[in-house]
Amino acid sequence: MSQFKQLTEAVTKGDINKAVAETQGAIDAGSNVQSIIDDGLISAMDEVGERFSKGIIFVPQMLRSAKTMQECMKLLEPLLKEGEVTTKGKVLIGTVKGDLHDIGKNLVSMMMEGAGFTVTDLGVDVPPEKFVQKAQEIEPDIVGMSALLSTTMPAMPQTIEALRKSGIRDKVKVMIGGAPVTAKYAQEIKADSYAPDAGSAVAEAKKLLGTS
Ligand code: B1M
Repeated sequence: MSQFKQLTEAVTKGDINKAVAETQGAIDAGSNVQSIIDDGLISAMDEVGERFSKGIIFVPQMLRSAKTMQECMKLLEPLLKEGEVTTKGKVLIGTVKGDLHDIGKNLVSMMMEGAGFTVTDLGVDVPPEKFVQKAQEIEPDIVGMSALLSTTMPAMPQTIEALRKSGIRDKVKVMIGGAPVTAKYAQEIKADSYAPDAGSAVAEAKKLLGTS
């Protein structure tokens, strides 16, 4: 059983005060930050997703749990930084058009920043044109897209096509991720890289830019 059972329960119930206190307690006890995120917080969101699928909870409760996780992440974010000064590369990231899920994307951004990348986050519901416009402006090394809904995954190839049409597809590496996304899908849509979680996203980014 996870050592973060109380934390997981508090996030699942959307009890912000308890979850924040549990997170602080785990930090003070010297727990590994990645384990707090993986075993305490993400496992809670998986449980929330299952309950939603079964019709036990509904969107308001899902939102409350998401807010609870975000409050806990505020305590953990500073601890994720590796304290590097030089930038490993520029990353432009966003959740694709039609999709409002941002917890995973934010986690990827934080981990990337923590590992020394400069991250520009376009937020959620980002249309292909916006990815293109910002990419033209800041000339990133990597364009990262997140999607949590099977219905919004097609916005990924649409964005890749928009990058191609604007002549910048060959100047950037495209990384994709999100719960329904797979390595096979990344291959199909000719993305350069896929990562199943935030830690692997950092490793993949380093690999893509030859800085690992
Ligand atoms: Co929604 N939702 N949701 N939701 N939600 C899911 C995704 C769902 C699986 C729940 C379920 O039915 N079991 C389901 C999708 C089914 C599908 O299409 N396959 C679903 C649904 C149906 C919906 C709505 C349609 C519900 C409705 O209104 N009827 C609606 C859609 C709204 C929209 O986007 N247009 C909706 C709404 C919401 C809330 C707003 C209430 C809330 C989001 C709040 C927010 O993000 N600010 C919400 C939540 C919280 C969830 C669940 C419970 C949790 C998602 C999450 O934050 N996980 C989710 C169930 C689940 O995933 N277990 C669910 C934790 C997060 C850390 O993981 O995002 O996977 P994840 O990110 C990981 C990896 O995927 C990876 O790294 C991250 C960290 O390790 N990763 C990348 C992510 N992006 C990456 C990018 C990369 C690389 C790796 O490179 C660039």
